[in-house]
Amino acid sequence: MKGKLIVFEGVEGAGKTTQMQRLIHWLQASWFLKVGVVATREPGGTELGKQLRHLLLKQDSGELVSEMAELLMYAADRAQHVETFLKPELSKGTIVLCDRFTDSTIAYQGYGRGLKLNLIKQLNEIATGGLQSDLTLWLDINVEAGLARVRARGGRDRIEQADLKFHRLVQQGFGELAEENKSRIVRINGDRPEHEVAQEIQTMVTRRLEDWGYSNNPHTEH
Ligand code: Z5A
Repeated sequence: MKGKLIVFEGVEGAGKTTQMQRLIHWLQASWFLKVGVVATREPGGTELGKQLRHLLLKQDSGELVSEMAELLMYAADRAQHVETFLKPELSKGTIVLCDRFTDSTIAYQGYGRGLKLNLIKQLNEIATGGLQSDLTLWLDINVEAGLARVRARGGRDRIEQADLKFHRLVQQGFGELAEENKSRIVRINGDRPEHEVAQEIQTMVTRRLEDWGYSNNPHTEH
């Protein structure tokens, strides 16, 4: 596949959406890329995905969604996203920035909910057909700080102890994944002012783009 897949991961409020937008603007303004740069997300990167996202994240459902049903809905969202969006874009050579991908399922459904990691890895493999990120930026932030940001934005008015326990397990999941996948997952300290986080991401992405053969010279191939 010719393009590159750069994924943003982290707990709620880590700053993924904010930093992804900053990175896309910076790439468009500072690099003479001859390929497209697009932003997408999971769940919700396709029309089917938007419907699944609504079903997954709505809070007023009368019926409790089982953990296995939830896992399979994230897998369905991913299978559709990979097949109809990610693969076609990557084969055109596009640089794709994606808000969450396979590591979120391991962290949330595996570490958070306690579903079997082997099963989740198998499902990730089926849903992606083996597609992995070329680089994952894990925005590491203290769980309470992330949830406080979400609360300040008006997303929640109360944080239950059970929520905190769940998010700490998710955070542990991201930490262990980063430890096991040192070349793919890069830890970025997200607990700093936005512009400082953006600067570190730009340095990291510059290094990777150069390693991948992209050049910032308008007369070269990419
Ligand atoms: N999920 C799953 O369980 N399994 C899966 O396989 C997948 C996902 C793929 C997606 O919801 C949910 O799906 C998520 C995991 C689950 N649920 N949870 N929990 P989402 O996409 O809507 O939620 P999110 O990814 O957690 O988004 P978020 O809460 O918006 O977080 P964020 O994108 O990382 O943060 P942000 O929107 O950029 O920033 C949050 C606020 O903080 C905002 O007001 C910013 O202005 C502010 N902010 C950002 N950066 C800073 C800094 N540096 N300093 C201060 N304030 C900042």
